[in-house]
Amino acid sequence: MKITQAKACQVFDSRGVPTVAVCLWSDKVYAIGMAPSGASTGSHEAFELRDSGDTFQGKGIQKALMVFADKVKNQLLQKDFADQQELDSLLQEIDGSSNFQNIGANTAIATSIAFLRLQALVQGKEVFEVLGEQLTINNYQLTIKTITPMVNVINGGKHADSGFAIQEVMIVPVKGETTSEKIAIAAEIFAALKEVMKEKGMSTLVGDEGGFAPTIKNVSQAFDLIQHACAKTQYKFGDDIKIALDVAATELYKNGMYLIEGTQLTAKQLVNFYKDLVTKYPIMSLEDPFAEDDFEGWSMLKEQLGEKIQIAGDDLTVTNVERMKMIKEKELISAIIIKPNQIGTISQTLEAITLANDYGWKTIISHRSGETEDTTIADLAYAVSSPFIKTGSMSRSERVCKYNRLIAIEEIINN
Ligand code: 2PG
Ligand code: MG
Repeated sequence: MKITQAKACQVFDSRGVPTVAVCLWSDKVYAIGMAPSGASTGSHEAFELRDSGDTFQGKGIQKALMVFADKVKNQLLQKDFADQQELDSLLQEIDGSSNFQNIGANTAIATSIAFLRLQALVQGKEVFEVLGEQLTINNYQLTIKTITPMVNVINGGKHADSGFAIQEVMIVPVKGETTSEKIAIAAEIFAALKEVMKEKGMSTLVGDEGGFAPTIKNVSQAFDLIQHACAKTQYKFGDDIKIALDVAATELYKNGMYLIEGTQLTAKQLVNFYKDLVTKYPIMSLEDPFAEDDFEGWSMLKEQLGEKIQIAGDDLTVTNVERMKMIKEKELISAIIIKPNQIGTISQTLEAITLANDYGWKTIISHRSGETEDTTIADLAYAVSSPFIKTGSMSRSERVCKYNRLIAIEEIINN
């Protein structure tokens, strides 16, 4: 496919922060890719190029736009690309570093997504089909499955200003045959949770990912609210609905200690904290329970809870195959968060997913806390038959649009 025109411009993410949009044309057909952005980013993630300085609290993207115009655009216009891999390799080549230090992973992922979407339009295919074909080229067997959403109903950490330490309290509908059914169940519980919170006189304002952001003392209180919400529906807390947490513990870690619920904990005490929660509540997955480089903490947890629950890396693994190989040797996790902008291109994301599957790690395709209306991750989740997706709560359109796209994909497939 030939790209006949290429432009980058500034758009805004769900926090009103500037982000890169890339628009690519093939004759009269065009497609847009937009970069999402994290708040609790891992230090091993690919580099996000921002302006620093005074405007937008240093988060402007004018430098990224200049880099696109100076270094990327002309190279895109000169080639006839056979597939996604060729485009993505070119982006890596233009950059020349291992983590998009020069052109920025925000520029790279916006370009990569725009190309993916353009291929779909030019070929008259769905985005998930193009992704599926890319995987088949790499000898990957596609099996369509139901995707379980992990729906973030209570926001804390860097995604809210309530002071609640844990970043994400998610409900996981075990019940429900199809993805659409599971999403509907989550929506029902989210609505019931709002009722419960209103009855208790709590604020039902939402945080960055659309979950409620009440002032609560501890995580047990969050679980109790969810339990009450379930009781208002036909779904059983524990049997039909389980819990997942993203602790985002890198954000809570300072001088070898974790600040949780007003108390400083050692790694050993934190393991006990989790063990206690797991005995009392139906927790099925813990994401980033320890800081990104605190391997000792991770290892203790894996040893003591690894048989009972899923342990997922995010800041730990950053969708980076080199980092994944190192973590595999240490046997720290059983699941992995996959975020395309952590690594910079769609092809590298697929590579990380393939490796995760080889390792027997469950994949959780994920949004970022700063999102746009782009729904590519829903197609990605379907294309790779990911067991899980997390894309926020059942409010705020930049979250719900991904769930809605999953529902649409199911309809398309069953048509
Ligand atoms: C996470 C993500 C998404 P952020 O930690 O998993 O929920 O948050 O995008 O802020 O890194
Ligand atoms: Mg996370």
